[in-house]
Amino acid sequence: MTALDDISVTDVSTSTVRAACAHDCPDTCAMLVTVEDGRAVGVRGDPAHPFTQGGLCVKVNDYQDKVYSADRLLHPMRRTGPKGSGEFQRITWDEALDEIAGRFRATIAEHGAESVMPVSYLGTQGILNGLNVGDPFFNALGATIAERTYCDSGACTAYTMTIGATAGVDPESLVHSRYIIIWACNMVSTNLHLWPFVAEAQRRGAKVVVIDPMRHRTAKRADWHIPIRPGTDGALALAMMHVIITEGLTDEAYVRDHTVGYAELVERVQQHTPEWAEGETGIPAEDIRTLAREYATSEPSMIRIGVAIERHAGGGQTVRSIACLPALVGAWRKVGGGLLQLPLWAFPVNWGALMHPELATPGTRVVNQYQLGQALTGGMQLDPPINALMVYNSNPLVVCPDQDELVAGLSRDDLFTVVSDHFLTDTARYADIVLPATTQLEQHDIMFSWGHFYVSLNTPAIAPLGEAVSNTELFRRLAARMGLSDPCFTRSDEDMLAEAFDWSAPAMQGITLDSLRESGWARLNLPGPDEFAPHAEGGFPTPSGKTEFWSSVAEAAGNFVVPLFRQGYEGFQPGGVVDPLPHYVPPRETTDSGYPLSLISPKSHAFLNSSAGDQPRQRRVQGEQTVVVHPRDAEPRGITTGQYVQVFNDRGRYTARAEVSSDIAPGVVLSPMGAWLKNAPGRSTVNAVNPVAFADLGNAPTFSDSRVEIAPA
Ligand SMILES: Nc1nc2c(c(=O)[nH]1)N[C@H]1C(S)=C(S)[C@@H](COP(=O)(O)OP(=O)(O)OC[C@H]3O[C@@H](n4cnc5c(=O)[nH]c(N)nc54)[C@H](O)[C@@H]3O)O[C@H]1N2
Ligand SMILES: Nc1nc2c(c(=O)[nH]1)N[C@H]1C(S)=C(S)[C@@H](COP(=O)(O)OP(=O)(O)OC[C@H]3O[C@@H](n4cnc5c(=O)[nH]c(N)nc54)[C@H](O)[C@@H]3O)O[C@H]1N2
Ligand code: SF4
Ligand SMILES: [Mo]
Repeated sequence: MTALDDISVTDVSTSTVRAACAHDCPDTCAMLVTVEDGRAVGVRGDPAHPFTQGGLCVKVNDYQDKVYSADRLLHPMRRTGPKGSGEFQRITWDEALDEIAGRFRATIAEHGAESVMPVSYLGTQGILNGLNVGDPFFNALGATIAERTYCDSGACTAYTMTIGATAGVDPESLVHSRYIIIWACNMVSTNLHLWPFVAEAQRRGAKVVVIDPMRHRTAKRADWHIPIRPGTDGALALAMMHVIITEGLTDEAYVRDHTVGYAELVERVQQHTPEWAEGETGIPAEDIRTLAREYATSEPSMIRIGVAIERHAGGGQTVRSIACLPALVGAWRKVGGGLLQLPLWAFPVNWGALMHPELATPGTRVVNQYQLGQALTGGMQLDPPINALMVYNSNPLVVCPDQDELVAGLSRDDLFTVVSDHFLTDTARYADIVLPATTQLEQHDIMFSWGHFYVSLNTPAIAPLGEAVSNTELFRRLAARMGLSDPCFTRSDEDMLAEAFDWSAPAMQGITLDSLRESGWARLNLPGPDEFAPHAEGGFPTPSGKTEFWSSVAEAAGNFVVPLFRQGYEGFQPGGVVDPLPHYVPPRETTDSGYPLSLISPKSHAFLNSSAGDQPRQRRVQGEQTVVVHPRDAEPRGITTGQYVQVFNDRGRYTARAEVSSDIAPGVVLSPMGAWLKNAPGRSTVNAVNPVAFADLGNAPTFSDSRVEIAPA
């Protein structure tokens, strides 16, 4: 008999705690955590949750192993070796806070508060510990405002310009769709829990179409995969409108009653024939006609756009065009018809209470995190330069483009860098002070979702490990040490939970913190998925109340970043002039750059951005940094599967293992993002070659607008 068998089950106190996955993922799964004697021994999806349906993905179904990993950061540390070496020594929280406050004060006194810059994103998506947790602190300091437009910012600008900040379609109502276009979204990897609803629609007879340069896991389950050249989706959408209009397939009554700018749109799309679009997209004109006809005549038809749809020079205008399609054919009339982008618009999150924009000094400098490398090296000629950096909820060395520049910036001896994380990430290796953060099992939080209509409460299952603290506690400590006196800096987590939502909003009726403590999660107070058709009678939250083919917002405001993505809420940001009608912006990088291959870098199947990128099980599933190459491109270069190749352009290079496959479109190569530099052969990954240029709207990134060459290593 082993020692374990000696333990009688009755000696062990077992309980189940209701939690919610914290990852930046549309699924926001309801988790049940099994706790034995104060230790989490397993996690599973809540079988009662209509979206989670009892399953967690490969990234999270062993979450307890991540929590108890021997690599967890459990104490504050100070760097002892050169930047990047990963050599650190344990210090106390008092020492860490003293040093941070001392260095922040010194640089503020000498160079002004804008010499301090925060960098953060969605390491956790919780309303308390996520996107805005540090904003009040940095706003009160007067630090440089970090603009955070990594993800869906361009699509959000375009979407709100066209149909307003609407919840759109209930993802669960996709079972009612008759035609589903999955456009730039690898759902089976990135939005796994939506797939069963699509599969159910398919079982009921719906046709599922995937538009993607890659025949990926999702495309293989579709009825029709349409390979497209990266960054040319706008041409396809415009040509679809051309076919729908010239062949009389519009819903005339819907267009008349619920849209503005139809006459102008008709004129605009005249030139955008399927033959023209074939030249741009590589899709045969006849296929474009078939797609347009089928889309227009199947009722209801549905478009699911992925975040990747925006990652090129014309990403914003692409989403403008796509957002026009459902109104043109009257898809909104029926449950299961319309456009699915981010249902997060349905959640009355109390952003103002979280960000405390009023603490920011008007006119404070804004720097986009996407350009962090240049901001740190002097390429942006900032005055004052950034001398103190605080990174939390993010791993910029992996997720930002211009990786070599960022390595150079983070290596600056005169830069004081603080990183709070669960692990010693690639970025944390460059920190002067590293701080340990709690995981979702150790902290309170409350979650919205960008993939379904359920609010969830995350109750801590276990006590914090070591000296790890939640982000809310981190900023309480920092604020106290910096002598900040606004009452928001002494709010408890309980206070913040109470402030997280506008509980009196219609969508929150019947939901209270107490009810969530019982149930763990609740559906927003909206019609059920079998009834939800919010725009059957129009009613779009635009200035006209209609779908705006001719966008009055674009006309009045020009280009802007929606407030969600900019720390220090300042309302819509006026920018460059924008044509109010959708139009085509071709990819910025062409073969003229001297680099023949178009590179895309979507998500890894087993990592969540770079999170889990260093965990043994997920690394086994994902493998190392790869590049997928079409045989037609591999052969002339003498590249075979398994071989190491160099992927390069003028911006940089990385080494990857080649996978020769006809699943990728010819002329395109694909390297998933998320691998850690420290595990990569050349200590660099795909973002070493990606550009810092923005897309046309919302300062969106252009990860799919990148040209490279490859050669055997
Ligand atoms: N497994 C896993 N799931 C995740 C994440 C993760 O890292 N890993 N990250 C989460 C986050 S933050 C996000 S934003 C979402 C994103 O999830 P998705 O929206 O699915 O985004 P990606 O996986 O980046 O890209 C989706 C697809 O777009 C294709 N693509 C790239 N460029 C173009 C283009 O120009 N046109 C077309 N038509 N297709 C293109 C790619 O080949 C890829 O198959 O996933 C979330 N879920
Ligand atoms: N080439 C390429 N680059 C991309 C993309 C792409 O598709 N291609 N996608 C872009 C997109 S869509 C996104 S959303 C961004 C994602 O960019 P990030 O949000 O920076 O994603 P992660 O790399 O996962 O970094 C999150 C970090 O936060 C840490 N963390 C998690 N929880 C906590 C916590 O509670 N407290 C603290 N202090 N830290 C915590 C995690 O351990 C992890 O190191 O990447 C962008 N970059
Ligand atoms: S990462 Fe996404 S799919 Fe996986 S458990 Fe979390 S919410 Fe669910
Ligand atoms: Mo994202």
